[in-house]
Amino acid sequence: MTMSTDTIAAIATPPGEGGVGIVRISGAEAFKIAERVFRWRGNKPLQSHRVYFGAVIEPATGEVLDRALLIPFRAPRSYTGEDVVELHCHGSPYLLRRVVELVWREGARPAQPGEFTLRAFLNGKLDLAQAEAVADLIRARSEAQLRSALALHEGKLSRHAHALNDTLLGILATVEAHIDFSEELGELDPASLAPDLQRLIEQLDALLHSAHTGRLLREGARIAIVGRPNVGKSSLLNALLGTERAIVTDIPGTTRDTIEESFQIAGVPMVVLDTAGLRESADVVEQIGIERARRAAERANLILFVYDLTAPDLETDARLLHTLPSEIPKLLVGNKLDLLDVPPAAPETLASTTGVVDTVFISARTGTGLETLHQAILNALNLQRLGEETPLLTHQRHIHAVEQAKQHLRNALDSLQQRLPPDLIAVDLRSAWLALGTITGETADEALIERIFRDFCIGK
Ligand SMILES: Nc1nc2c(ncn2[C@@H]2O[C@H](COP(=O)(O)OP(=O)(O)OP(=O)(O)O)[C@@H](O)[C@H]2O)c(=O)[nH]1
Ligand SMILES: [Mg+2]
Repeated sequence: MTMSTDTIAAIATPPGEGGVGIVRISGAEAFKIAERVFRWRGNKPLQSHRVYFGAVIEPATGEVLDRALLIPFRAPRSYTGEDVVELHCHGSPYLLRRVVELVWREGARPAQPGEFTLRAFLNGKLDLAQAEAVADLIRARSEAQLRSALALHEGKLSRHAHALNDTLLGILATVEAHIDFSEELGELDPASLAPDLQRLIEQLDALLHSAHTGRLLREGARIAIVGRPNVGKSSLLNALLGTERAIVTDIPGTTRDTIEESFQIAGVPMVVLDTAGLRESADVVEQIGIERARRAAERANLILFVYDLTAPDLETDARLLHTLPSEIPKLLVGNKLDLLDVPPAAPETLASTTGVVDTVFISARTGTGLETLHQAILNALNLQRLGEETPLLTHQRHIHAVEQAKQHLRNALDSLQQRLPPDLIAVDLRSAWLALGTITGETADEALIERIFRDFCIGK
């Protein structure tokens, strides 16, 4: 991809009023433009990585637009790898508009969305996955999203993908040697290469396993609270949120519409849904609510099936559990523990239902057992050990690249075991290498790069 060499400028801070607003200029003319629109004490040549206090001025008239700070960054020690100047003005949308238009008039052109980061990528300041992490960082809304964005930005996935591709290149080199020197080296021995290929496929599998967790982190896990009327579903919602969000009464059938709220457990974003109690009902409104409850359960990543420890009706509960999608993991939550004099017994009939992963006893009223429930939720969603060993795949693009690479490696392994000619094997290995290399951008084509940066906002 060829890079345009003109100087670009844009407002780098979000629209709206703020304490400060930043106009960023990048390119060969950045310093020259800055020297024309900014006046500072001494007016000596700008030195990199210093902060200058002065005034933004209209060069033609000398009119002062704002008192501001200026920070120059000489190439290559800047965000984009080019000469960069940042003007830190007061955060007025009108003022910033005037300043950036002044900079454009003096020789910069408006930056495209993501163009600063695109230049950083093209100058080797960061790779493609790290550039995507910049967008993730900006959008992070929870501790866990922030941590996974930082890990991606810091190159955790890039290094892993790079190491895997290095191993792959080693295997490819061996196979190609057998193409070029078939006489000297003899036939390719499957026994010597198959284990390496197999191990590589396993490593890609491990990465793909992390994708499930990665998606949950990015999108937030959906947790549906379901159960018979009056068992304490709304009380549990309130306890999880720490507020009196839902109406709680001792009248069965209190909740009719589905309530949806965001919260976090250990920094992991979650959406919890309180639903109408499941039962046969003649009430039209309640029927609709029950229908919605079922739909909420079907779209959830995890179902909390609440039952009342003081009024168990295991037969009805077992029947209800069976009507819920079997593939969605479920936690049994025995509620109203505070009313019990003796420790509760594990409900064997319910716990043996497919999809039930654990049972937790709580009191939504006193908060007993909530901490255990938090841990059980994280465990059921496989979120308890967040990307400790293998990095997390959080982007559909990365998942796709790994899936493709794995498929090509499988083909290569098949060909190897069937003793097909080495040039056929080499084709698959090369395709796998190309696929995996798109993660860091090592092997990405122009269209892909353009697509990625199009999603950025202006000024980034
Ligand atoms: N003692 C005790 N009472 C509870 C507990 N949780 C809920 N309750 C009571 O049980 C009754 C029903 O609670 P809700 O939270 O409204 O139950 P629900 O499952 O949402 O009921 P519906 O919306 O009708 O399906 C209320 O009187 C609550 O105060 C608990 O842990 N201990
Ligand atoms: Mg309720």
